Amino acid sequence: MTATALDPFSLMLDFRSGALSPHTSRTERHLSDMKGSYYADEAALGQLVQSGDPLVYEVLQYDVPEEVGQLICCTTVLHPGTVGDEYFMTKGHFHSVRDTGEVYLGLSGHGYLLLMTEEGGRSASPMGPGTVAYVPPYWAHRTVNTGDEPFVFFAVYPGQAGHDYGTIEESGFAQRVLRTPEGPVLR
Ligand code: M6P
Ligand code: ZN
Repeated sequence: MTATALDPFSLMLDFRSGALSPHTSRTERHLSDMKGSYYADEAALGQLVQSGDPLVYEVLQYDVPEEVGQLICCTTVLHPGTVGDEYFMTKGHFHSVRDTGEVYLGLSGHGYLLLMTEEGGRSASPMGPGTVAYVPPYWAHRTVNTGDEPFVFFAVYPGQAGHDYGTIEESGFAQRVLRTPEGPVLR
């Protein structure tokens, strides 16, 4: 036995708000945390950061040891908004341990799950309440809120996975989701 033996536990998840109780960590990402190659319109980003630095998303998690055998559960509440014509999004990450997957479950609101591989693979799946999306090993993942209300989803991933943000912070993601009069468009 190599994984830490834990006692069984259960959590309460509010599908509407994403509240996870209890949770042991809460991470906030404001627009000022997303400087770099995240949003294309740097001028719009600068203005928004100056005028209030809005909260883009928060992650509520119940922490377990970050080791093989454990599963980490969390909810993400991604708020509605745009930077220029680009919808609010998560940073997006590869797993530091590349051969680990993840499962997302849409709870409320609407958005996209963007996926890409280091070999040039790309994918974009619409997500809403009830969507179960499988993120295979080796695929980086980012979510985008294309609606007018918070986009809330639940995620489960292996304890040892880890987050590699650097690759995407430097080189960006394969696709962007833009607001147009006709609705969201992938570029
Ligand atoms: C999901 C999971 C988390 C992740 C969160 C926000 O809930 O994939 O591991 O932290 O989304 O995404 P990011 O870490 O890319 O900002
Ligand atoms: Zn992940």
